[in-house]
Amino acid sequence: EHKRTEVAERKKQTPVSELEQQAFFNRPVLSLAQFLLDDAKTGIIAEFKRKSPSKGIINGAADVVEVTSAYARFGASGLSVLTDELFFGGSTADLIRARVNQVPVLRKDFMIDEYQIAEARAMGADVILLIAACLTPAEVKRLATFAASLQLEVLLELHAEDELEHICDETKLVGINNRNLKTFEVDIDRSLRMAERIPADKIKIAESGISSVANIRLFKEHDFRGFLIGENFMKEAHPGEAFHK
Ligand code: IGP
Repeated sequence: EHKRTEVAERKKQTPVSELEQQAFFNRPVLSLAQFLLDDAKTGIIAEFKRKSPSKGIINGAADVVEVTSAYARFGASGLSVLTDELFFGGSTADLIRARVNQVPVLRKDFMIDEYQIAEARAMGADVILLIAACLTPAEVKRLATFAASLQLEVLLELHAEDELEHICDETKLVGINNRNLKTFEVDIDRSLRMAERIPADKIKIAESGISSVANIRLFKEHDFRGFLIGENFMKEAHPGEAFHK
């Protein structure tokens, strides 16, 4: 709900017509789908996250350019940058600074309104996140269609089996969050079972609580192409180096 107020305020300050004038609004986007399907790449979407509701401060002082360029240099297939300030300590400025890398950038935020998608485009993001738990299937369809009209890709995040109906033609990237957003509990077996019910033409991404190569191998065996990892890197003083290991 606080998102609604936040978005309404920014909309007043900067109308869409102004976003469309920004230099990055029309830049060609990079395809996360393409990067994930490239077998020569790692499939890892490395996240820049300063803090979280489940862990508190993870790495308050990290430098976004230093960290994301190390992620990119060591082979990340994508970058995920939190722009939510209240819960995750992220910002638009962080995303803007991460776009120096030639790797697709996901705007990680709670998206509920077309305006935020136009903002994502203006920031220079390549992909947006839609969280099924926050949206109806009709809203997902509407927002994903709007994103496609701006050439942005969409990652649809699911957590529960009853959210499978949120999948639509416009969402070719489907993520399963291993972490329950309310209880913060991580259950990888649940995700693996749920994955069997996702249509084969979707690109499956495992999200959260991934902390070992064994985890990644297990997800690969179940046909996942992408692995979204934040805390495991961000909890280190040098997250980029942690990625390399
Ligand atoms: C990363 P982890 O456990 O590796 O730090 O998780 C990412 O999946 C997590 O930050 C996340 C998230 C979200 C954050 C998944 N879905 C939705 C904010 C909003």
